Amino acid sequence: VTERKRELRIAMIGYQFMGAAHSQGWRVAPRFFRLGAEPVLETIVGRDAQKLEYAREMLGWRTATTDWREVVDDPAIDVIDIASPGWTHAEIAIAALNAGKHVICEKPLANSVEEAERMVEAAAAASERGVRSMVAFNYRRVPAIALAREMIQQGRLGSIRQVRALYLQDWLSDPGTLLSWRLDRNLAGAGALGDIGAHAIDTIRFLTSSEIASVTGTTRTFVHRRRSSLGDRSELRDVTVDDAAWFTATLADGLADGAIGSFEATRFSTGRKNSFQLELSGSDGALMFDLERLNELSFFDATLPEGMQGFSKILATHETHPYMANWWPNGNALGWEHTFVHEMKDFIEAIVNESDPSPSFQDGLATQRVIDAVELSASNESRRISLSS
Ligand code: SOE
Repeated sequence: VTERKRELRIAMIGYQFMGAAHSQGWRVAPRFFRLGAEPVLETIVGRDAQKLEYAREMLGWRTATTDWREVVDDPAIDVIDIASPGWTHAEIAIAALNAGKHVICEKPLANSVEEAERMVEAAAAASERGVRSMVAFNYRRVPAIALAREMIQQGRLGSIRQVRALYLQDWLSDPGTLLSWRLDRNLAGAGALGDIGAHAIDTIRFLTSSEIASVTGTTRTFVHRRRSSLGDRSELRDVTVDDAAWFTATLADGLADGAIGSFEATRFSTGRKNSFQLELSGSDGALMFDLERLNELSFFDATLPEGMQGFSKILATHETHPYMANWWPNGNALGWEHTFVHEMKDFIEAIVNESDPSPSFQDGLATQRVIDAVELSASNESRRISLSS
């Protein structure tokens, strides 16, 4: 007789874009990775009962409720997955951690540094009681990006002098695109900077183990008023966040100590749909990545004889690459959704192994502080702002 596998009962807040992505992660992770616990898609939570019921059925959840407090109070729930907009994160995460639930929370962690600090405090207290928390920066789980980190940590780039991280989208370049919650500062915290700039900041921290020590930034809103998908469509509403944010940075500690960085986050980069480009240049080599070709990692080995040098393309689908041993035979590519599968796998493993997963809420706070500093710089004629830890 085999012993019955431990179950982890999940309740997920949010049922739209991220809700669908997270559901896929929970469903698929245990089918490809041997995990010490089986996630059970117990309850899905959202405010619109009709849309929620449709999502429940489509995404494979057992039950649904319109009140998140119900699942936080439910002793049968082990994990709260927060896949709802930024303005909901702090209140739900803190209540859930205090109630002893493991929490995975979408990025950016919060809408302000103050909220993120309170969340970190709750996470630290919860961790003392064996309760785990993680912020869902899914790009850490792209195999090619995880491979890049391994290569950097092995010293393949030598000392890293320059980092570039560009997150380019174009879905707002049409002024006819409707205003959504992501364009309202009260709901989203920040615009391109908080939404996709946050990925750029987190990924550079992940790759280099370095901190961003100072920034100088410029933000711009190009289209100030839009028709709104929130309420009356004939009414024009103010856009209260940035459409694009650019900043330079200095890095400290870790493997890019003393490096300089340039970052761009924009929703106005005509023709770029979801292009997240990374380039790190070091004394012994360089790495390049673009999310629009996410199975590929380009590597330049400057230690080869000069006549043999050139960027080579590594197809990050080999069984020796991070996460890949559990997927298809070598060479068969993965996609964007697999980052969520890996995220849930790593989170479940941390719970089972009784260890704190990463990125932690502390990592989420570090990114939030950089966002805040860029905004401060941008509103002070791009003055350099130092981040003290
Ligand atoms: C929209 O800009 C968005 O969905 C981001 O919110 C995600 O974090 C990014 O992965 C893709 O683009």
